[in-house]
Amino acid sequence: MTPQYILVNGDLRTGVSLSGPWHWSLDPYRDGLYDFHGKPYDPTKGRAMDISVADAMAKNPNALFEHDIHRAPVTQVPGSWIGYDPETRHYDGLMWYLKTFDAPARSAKRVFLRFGAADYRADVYLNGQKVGSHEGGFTPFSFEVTDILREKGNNLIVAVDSKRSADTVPPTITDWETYGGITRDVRLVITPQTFVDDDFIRLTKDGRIAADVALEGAGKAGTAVEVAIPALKLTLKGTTDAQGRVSLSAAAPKSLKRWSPDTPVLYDVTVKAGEDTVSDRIGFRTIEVRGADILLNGEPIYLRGISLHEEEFGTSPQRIITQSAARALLGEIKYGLNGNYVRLSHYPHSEVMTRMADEIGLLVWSEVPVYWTVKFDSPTVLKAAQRMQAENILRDRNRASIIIWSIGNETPVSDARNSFYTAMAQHARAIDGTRLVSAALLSHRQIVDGRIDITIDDPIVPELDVLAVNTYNGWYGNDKIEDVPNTVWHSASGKPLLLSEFGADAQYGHFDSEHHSRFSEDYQVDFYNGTLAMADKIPFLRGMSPWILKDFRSPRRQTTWQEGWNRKGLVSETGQRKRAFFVLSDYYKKKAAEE
Ligand code: GCB
Repeated sequence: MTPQYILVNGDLRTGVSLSGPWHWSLDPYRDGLYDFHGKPYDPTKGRAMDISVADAMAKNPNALFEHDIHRAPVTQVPGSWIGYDPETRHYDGLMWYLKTFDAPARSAKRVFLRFGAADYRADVYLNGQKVGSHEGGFTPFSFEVTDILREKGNNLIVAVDSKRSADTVPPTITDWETYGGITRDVRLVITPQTFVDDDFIRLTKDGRIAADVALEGAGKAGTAVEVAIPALKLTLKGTTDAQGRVSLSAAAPKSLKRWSPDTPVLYDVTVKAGEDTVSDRIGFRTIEVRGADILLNGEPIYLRGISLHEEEFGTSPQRIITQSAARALLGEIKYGLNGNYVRLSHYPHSEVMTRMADEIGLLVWSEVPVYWTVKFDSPTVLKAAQRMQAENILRDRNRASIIIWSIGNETPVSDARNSFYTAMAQHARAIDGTRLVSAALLSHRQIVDGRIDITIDDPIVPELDVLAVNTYNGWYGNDKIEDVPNTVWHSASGKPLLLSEFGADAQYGHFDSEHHSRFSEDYQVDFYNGTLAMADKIPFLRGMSPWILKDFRSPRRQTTWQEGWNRKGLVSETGQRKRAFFVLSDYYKKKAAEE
C-alpha cells in the first residue's frame, strides 16, 4: 500500500520549483482522453499528447487540430481552479494543465517530479510519455523522470479530474467545497543515484532518540548512514542491510529540550548516506495514554483546540496555503483562542501547515477523508484509503506536533464499516506505532429521567486509543441548548474522550438580542456557553476541537444567512471574530491557568 517513492522532505530537498504560470483548459466531455465513441486514446497518440501544435504543423501544415493548450489561458499554480474564472467557479470534472520549462543540465543525478497534491485524480505526461497517475486529493506523489527530461523545452501535461463517485475517498457528498486543481507545489526533486527515500526520527517512550532510514537506488545495500543532531552533539551511525534499511538509536542526551506547545523546540537534523544528505527540523516528545489521561512528555494534558479546514482567510479562498496563510490561521488558534491543539479536518492538510504547527507549537489531529458514507465493503476503496493514509503518515511522521492519526469522520456503523476501520487502525499503527489512533464518532442519544443521556457505544471503540465524538445537541435535533449542560455521558471503555466537534452557525454581525434566533451571534454564544458547561461535567473528557475556526465554503449551505458558506466559524471568512470566539478564548484561558 505504500507509494513507490516516499522522497521524505520532498518539499525541502534540492530541486526546482515548477509552481508559477501554467496553462489551463477545461474538458467537460473528457475529450482529451476518449474519442467520439468513448474509446480511450492510446496514451502515446491521444490528445493528451498534443504537446505542440506548432511543431506538428511545421511537419504537416494541413494537420487538423481542434485544441491547442499552448494557447489556453494562464493561471498561477498552485491553487484551485475555482478562482481562475467565473466559468470555473462551480466546475467539477476534467481540467488539462500545461507547463513548459527548461531543466537543469543533465548530470549523473536522478530527477523526480513531485506534486504536493492534485485534487482528485491526476494523470501526468512529460514530453509525450505518460509518467504516472495518482488518486487522492490531499497527499504528495512523485514519479521518476530522469530519462524523459530534456534540458530545453519540456512539456509537462497534467490532467486533473475532480469528479468524485461512490468509489472515491471522500465520495460525492461532503460538507465542504471540492477545490479541484493542482492545489499544492510542483517541484523537480534532484537526488544522487542512491538516496535517502525515507527517515523516521523520534524520541521513544524509554528516552532514546531513534532513527529508521531507508535508501533507494542501486547502492542502497551496505551503505554507511549518519544521522546527526549537532545541537545535541549526537551522531548515530550504521550501515544499511540488503534492503537498504538501517535502524539506529542512542539514549537521548540530558540536554534535550522536549517539544511541547509551550516549548516548541526544533533541532536541525541531517541524514547522510553515500552522496545524499537530507535535512529537517525535528522536535522530540512522547505521547501516550494512561487510563483516561493523554500524556505529553509523561504529563497529563488537556487539548484546547478547534477544527480547521484548509482554507486561507478571504472572500474567495482557492486553497493556497502559504507560510503566511498557515501562520495566520494557526496563530489565531494559539494566540487568539489560547489554544494548544488543532484538528486538521477532514483530510491531510498541506505540509506547510504541519510544519507551521511544529514551529509555533500546536498539537495536531491529522485525518484521512474517510467521511460519511464511503463504500466500506469495497476492497478497492479500502486500498485507496490506506494508500492516502500511508502517504500522509510517511510525509509527516517527523512532525512532533502530530499526536493523533484519525481514521475517519462520522461514518455509519455496520459490519463492513467496522472491518474497514479496523484495517485502517491497524495500517496506521503498522506505519507509525508511536502515535494515538482515533476517529470522530457519532454517539447514542436518549432521554433518561428527563435528561439528555449520551452513550459512546460504537463497536470500533476497542480499536481506538482516544475516543472522539461530534456532538451538536442544541443545534441539530430537538434538544434545547438550555438542557445541554445537564447531559449525562457514559463510556464503558475508560479511555480519554475528545469532543471532536460541536458548533452552531452564526452570520458575523447579525445579532438578535430579543429572540437569540438561529444564525445570530447571540445564539452561537448560548450554544458555546451551554456546551462548555456540559463539557465541564464529563469526567473522562480530555479536550475538544469545536467546529470550526473560520467560516468555510460548502455547496450544501444555501440559506439566506449562509449563501454557500458553512457559518459555524468563530471568525468570518475574512477573519472578523464573532462573539463566541471570546467565549471560547476565555474558557481556554481559564483551562490553561488550571494546568
Ligand atoms: C459534522 C461534520 C462536518 C460538518 C459539520 C456541520 O458533523 O463532521 O464536516 O461541516 O458537522 O456543520 O454540520
